[in-house]
Amino acid sequence: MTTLATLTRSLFADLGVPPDVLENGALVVRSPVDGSVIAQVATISAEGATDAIDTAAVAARAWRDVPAPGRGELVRLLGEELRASREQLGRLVSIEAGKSPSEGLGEVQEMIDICDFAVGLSRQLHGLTIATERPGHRMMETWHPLGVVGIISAFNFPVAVWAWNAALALVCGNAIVWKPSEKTPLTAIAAHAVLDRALVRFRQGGGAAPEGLSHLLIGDRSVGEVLVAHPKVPLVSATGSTSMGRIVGQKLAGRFARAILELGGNNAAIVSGAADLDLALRGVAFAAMGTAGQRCTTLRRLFVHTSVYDAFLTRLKSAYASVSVGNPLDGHLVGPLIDGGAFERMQAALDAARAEGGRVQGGERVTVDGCEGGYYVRPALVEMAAQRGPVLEETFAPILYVMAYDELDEAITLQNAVAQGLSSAIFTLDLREAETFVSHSGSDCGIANVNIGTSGAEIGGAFGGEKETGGGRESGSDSWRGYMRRATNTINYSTALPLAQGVSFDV
Ligand code: UN1
Repeated sequence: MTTLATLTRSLFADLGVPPDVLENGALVVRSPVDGSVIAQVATISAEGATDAIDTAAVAARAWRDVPAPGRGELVRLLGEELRASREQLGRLVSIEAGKSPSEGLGEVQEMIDICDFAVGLSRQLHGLTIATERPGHRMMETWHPLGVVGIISAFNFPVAVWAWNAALALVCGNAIVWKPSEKTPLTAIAAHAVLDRALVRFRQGGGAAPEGLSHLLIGDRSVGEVLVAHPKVPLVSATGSTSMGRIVGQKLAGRFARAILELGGNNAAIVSGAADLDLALRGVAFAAMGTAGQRCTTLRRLFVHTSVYDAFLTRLKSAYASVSVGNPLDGHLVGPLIDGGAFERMQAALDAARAEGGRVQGGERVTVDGCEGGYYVRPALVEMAAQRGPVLEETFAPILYVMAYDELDEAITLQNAVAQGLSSAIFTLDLREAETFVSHSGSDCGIANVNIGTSGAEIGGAFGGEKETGGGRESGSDSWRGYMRRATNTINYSTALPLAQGVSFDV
C-alpha cells in the first residue's frame, strides 16, 4: 500500500526538491487526510530568522534597481515553472491541506493567474500627474519599493495566498520573507523551490536577481514574532485569525510599519423570494460545504425569505445529507478538517447552537475507511430562530446557520450585524434588491456578490474585508499600491519661486 508519506516523497522528487528535507526535523507534519505523519522538517531559530531578514534587506536594495518590467520577467518565469509543476504541487496541496484534486489544482491555478496579472502590472506601476496652482511647475507622484515584505500565511490556502503577495511584492521591487502555517510547511517548501528554479533561469538569462531575495522561514510563533518586530520589515501581510491579526496589527502599528490584514470572515448570503432557487442551491452548497468550510470566504450564515424558506430548506437539507464526505484524494467533495482541534471547536459551536435552541442536522464525525485518523464530518445545517451565540463567531468548519427573514432591510441589517466584514452575497433576480445590496446601504463587506456564492473569488479583484477582517486588500485591482510607497514630487521649471497658497516670504 502506498502511504501518504511515500506519495509525498515521490511528489517532492518529481518537483525536483531533494526529499531529504522531509526527514529528521523537529516539526512533525501530518496529513489531515488520514492523520498520518508525512514528514519531519527542520525549523529555523529566532536568530536564523533575524539573519534571513537582514540578508533580505540587503537584497532589496539591489532588486529595486532592476527596472520593474525586468522584475516582471522573474515573475513570468515563476508562472512558467508553476505551470510545469501544476499537477504535483496541486496534489501536494491536496495531501497537506486535505483538498479535493480539483481544489488542489485550483489553488495552483490561482498562483499562475496572479503571476500573469503581476507580469502585466510590472509595466503599469503608474502614478498621477496632478494640476498645480503654480506657474512653471509640475506635480506628479512616483511609486517606489518598500524594502522587505513579510508574508504570514494560513493552512487553508497554503500557497496561493503566498503567491498573491509574493508576485506583487516582487514586481513592486521588494524582497520577500515568508512564514507559512506550521500545519502546511511542505507545500511552502515546494512552492519556494519552484521560485528558486525561476530565479536560476532568470539569472541564466542575464537577470540581476540578488542572493537572498526570497526567504522561507519554517517555525513556530516566535519566528512570526521576529518578522513582525524586525525594524527592517516595513510591511507585513498576514492572513489568519482575527486574534492573530489583532496582535500583529498592534505590534506593527507600534513601530509605524504597515499591515495588510486578511482575517476572519463570518460571511452571509441572502436568498430572496425572487431568487433562482436552482442556482441559489448550487451557490450555497459550494460556498458552505466546499473545502470543508475552511475558507475565509466560506458561507456561514444564510438568510432565506419566508416565502421560499420551506421549499429551499427541503432541498438544502437533502444536499447536506447526500454530499459525498470522504478521502479528498479520491475526489470526494467534502474532505477532512485540518485536525482534532478543529473538530472540537466545531462540536463546541454546535453545542452552543443547540443551547440557543438551534435545530442541527449533521455535524457528526464520519468514519472513512483507510483514513481513520482523519477528522471527517458531515457538514452541519443549523436552523436558528435568531442571530446570536455561535452565529456571531467564525468557526472554521462546515456549519451553516440558517434564519428566515421578511424584509430585505432586515436581512441586510442582520448580515451586517457581525464583527467581521469579508464576503457576502444575495441571490435574487430582482434588480432593485440586487442594486440595493451592492450599494452603500447594502452589504458592508469587502466582497459583495449577486447570484454567486461568497467564496471562490478571482484574482483580478481586490481581495479583503472590513471591520475585524482587518481592512487589507491583496491580489488584483490596485492592491499593488500597498506594496509600494508613494512620493509626491513638485518640480519648478521656472525662474520664479511662487509659494503655494499665495504665501509671500521675500528676503
Ligand atoms: C482564504 O480562504 O484565505 O475567494 C482565501 C476564495 C479564494 C481565496 C480564499 N480565492 O475563496
